[in-house]
Amino acid sequence: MFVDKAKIYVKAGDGGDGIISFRREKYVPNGGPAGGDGGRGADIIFRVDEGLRTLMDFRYQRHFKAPRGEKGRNKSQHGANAENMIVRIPPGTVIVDEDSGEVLADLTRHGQQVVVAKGGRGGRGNIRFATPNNPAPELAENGEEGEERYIVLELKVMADVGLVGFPSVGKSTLLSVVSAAKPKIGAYHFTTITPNLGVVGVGEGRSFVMADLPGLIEGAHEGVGLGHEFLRHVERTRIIVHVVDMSGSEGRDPFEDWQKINDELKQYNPALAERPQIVAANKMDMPESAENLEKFLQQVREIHPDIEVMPISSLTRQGIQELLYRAADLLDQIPDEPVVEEVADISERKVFSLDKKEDEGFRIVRENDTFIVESAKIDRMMKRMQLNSHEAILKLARTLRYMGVDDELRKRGAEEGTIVRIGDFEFEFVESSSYY
Ligand SMILES: Nc1nc2c(ncn2[C@@H]2O[C@H](COP(=O)(O)OP(=O)(O)OP(=O)(O)O)[C@@H](O)[C@H]2O)c(=O)[nH]1
Ligand SMILES: [Mg+2]
Repeated sequence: MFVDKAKIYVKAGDGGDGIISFRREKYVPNGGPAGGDGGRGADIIFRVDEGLRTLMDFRYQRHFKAPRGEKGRNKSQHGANAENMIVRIPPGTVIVDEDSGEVLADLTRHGQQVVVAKGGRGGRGNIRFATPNNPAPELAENGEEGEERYIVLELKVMADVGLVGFPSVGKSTLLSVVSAAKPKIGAYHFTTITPNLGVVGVGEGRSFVMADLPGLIEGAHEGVGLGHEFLRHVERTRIIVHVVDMSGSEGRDPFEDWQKINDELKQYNPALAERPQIVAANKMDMPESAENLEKFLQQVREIHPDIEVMPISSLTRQGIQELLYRAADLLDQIPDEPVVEEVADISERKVFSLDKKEDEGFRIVRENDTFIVESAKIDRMMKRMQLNSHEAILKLARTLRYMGVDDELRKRGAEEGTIVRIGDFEFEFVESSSYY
């Protein structure tokens, strides 16, 4: 089966926490700080592997959580960085950020890669907080959180030749006779519901990849009949083989069919109107086909004198070799550049950072006897600082006072002993004179 869309969740590794530790050497009673920094959390990297053809693996694994960095060690040693997590994806995968809809990357070549979630930095150990005034700080930072996001992966078939046309014109039959692929063939419309790929050999070592796509109908460019799903595969093919049923079965008119499909392609993406196209006039084994072809050629030439029309029958194999040679020649003439999407600059993407200057303010709300302080800045600080030492609490208290939180609390009626909640913590309001 061909799976071509997947939604997944990625969470890069958190940074390892920095630690508080002191040197305890023989004969050195008051050793200096020796708590090392935490290691970096693992990035999650998507890398193209040409051995993959589908997004099938993402059916079974939708969550990717990368390991966190190691905690800092004592004796001033850094915790180990976590090893990055590499996730393999097939060529032709477009990576979209689900929230913003931004295209993060469009990877087409083997080995190409992109970081989809950045690991957090390690927290600093207490050795980094030492100053002349505070030579033995009891302060350390938690590791930074790794980035997380929901991602939509979209595989666009990377084929050289795309077979397009109305349902039941014989696209799958054609692929089945020119390659080893075994697409389903049926006398009913929309037999094919996902693309099939086949490798077509044309002798002299030449070959190309052909994609049999689901049939298109009027309104496809607006999404009718899953049109969008199908059309986005066409976008990627280097040339189009437009299959038209010449037998005029079901009262269809080949010329009208041809125009309608071209119209859908153009409206979906104007670039598709410029894509080299060969018309495969199929089912030439049928009694009415010869006459219909005559008429078709006349009508087509009037508006498009240069278009190539190759009469074939997938049933009797008449004209098939000629069609394949023609397609191979055409492919030789056009550059082998994959058609890729515009990609957002992810180096500029916001990464959660403590240095953010925004949201400096705070808000105080009252819930019964409790005062609640809401502030993005303080939340960040509390997340980052390890609040398990007296010194860290003091540092937080100083920050609150400096930001004016104390004054505001006092103004709002807080007194000695009032409960103040910040994030997950509750404190007693203490007049600073008695606290410091
Ligand atoms: N007489 C004749 N019948 C053909 C030829 N090619 C295909 N058919 C028949 O046409 C019907 C549809 O063929 P498919 O290959 O499934 O058509 P399709 O274009 O892939 O159709 P969808 O997948 O529904 O879009 C089948 O019954 C085929 O046997 C041909 O060259 N001559
Ligand atoms: Mg088909």
